[in-house]
Amino acid sequence: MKKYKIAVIAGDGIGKEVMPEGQRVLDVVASRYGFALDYDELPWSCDYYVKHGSMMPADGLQQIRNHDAVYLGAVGLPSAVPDHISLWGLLIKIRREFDQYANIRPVRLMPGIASPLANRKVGDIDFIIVRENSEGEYSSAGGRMYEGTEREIAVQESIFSRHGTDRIMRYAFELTRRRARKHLTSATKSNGISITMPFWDERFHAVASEYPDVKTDQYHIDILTAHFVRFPDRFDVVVGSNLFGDILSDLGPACTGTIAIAPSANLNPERLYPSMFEPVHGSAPDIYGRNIANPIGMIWSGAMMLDHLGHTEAAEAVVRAIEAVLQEGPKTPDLGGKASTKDVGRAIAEAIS
Ligand code: GGG
Repeated sequence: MKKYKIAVIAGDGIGKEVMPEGQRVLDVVASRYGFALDYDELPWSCDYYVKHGSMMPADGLQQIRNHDAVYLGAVGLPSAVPDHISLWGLLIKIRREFDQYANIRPVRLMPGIASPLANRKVGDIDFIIVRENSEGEYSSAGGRMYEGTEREIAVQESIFSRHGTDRIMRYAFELTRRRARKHLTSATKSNGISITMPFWDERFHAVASEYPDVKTDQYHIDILTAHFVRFPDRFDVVVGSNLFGDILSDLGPACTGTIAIAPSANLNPERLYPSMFEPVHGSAPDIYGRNIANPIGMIWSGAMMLDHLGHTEAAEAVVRAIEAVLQEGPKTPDLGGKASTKDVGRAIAEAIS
């Protein structure tokens, strides 16, 4: 039986509550489809930082290098560790080390969830955000001067390389080409951000010339956010920089009713290194400990992991089970229900066909 080695990092806050539900569902589907998942549970988190002074051990990246994938819950406990320390010490460190440059974030209106937007039904909203995940605005180049004085300065550079920009564009075009509508939208702001964004636009058009079968358009990020809210059904695939992609991938799922169900994949498309799968939501310390967090983003991210490992049918079975439970099963309070995290996890595991 094929066995996969999965590095499991539940992380902080509700990550610790939703992770066991993700594993519960993955175990059921794996045994149904004839493979196994061998979990290496790693306690790396803000709690770990408080005890050891770092988010992971010095050889942490080495420890996970030979795994088939990383399954991650959530990172952040601002009352104990500043957010930029926890994010850069764990999540971004893994993305960078393993060159997970394509962050794939599907946005879909699911059955049983009322979209906050009027007159939208299942099938109307179904698009994918492709977020550049290795550079752009998420750069640590810069510094502070004259700290604590009236003259204090903070400078941070955005870095857009031709290599990094072209490869995310190409990934987005290849993905779009495989979809029915073949429509790729680029998020830009080249009227205001006058160096990096015109460069982003140039590379978008240069790569577009290799894909005449793909319909393209581009919007400045400000009007694009308005279009997400007013016309989410217009989008098929949206490619954005690290920051724009991050913002859009909270807004998109919010338009489908809740960010809590949104999954994501941090992919190293060349498969030279492990890819990482995590819900879009964060650690939500305000609801941690109450067993009310919605585990669907975690579970759906697990489905994306199975798809990446080549188990497409098993991945589809998980998504079908999520849809069945959203339609008729227990719901957590964010979706208007009274069920617990565990109730929803168990119901999805039982619905696996
Ligand atoms: N689910 C992972 C998590 O905790 N994400 C929180 C977050 O702020 N992520 C920022 C990012 O994706 O760049």
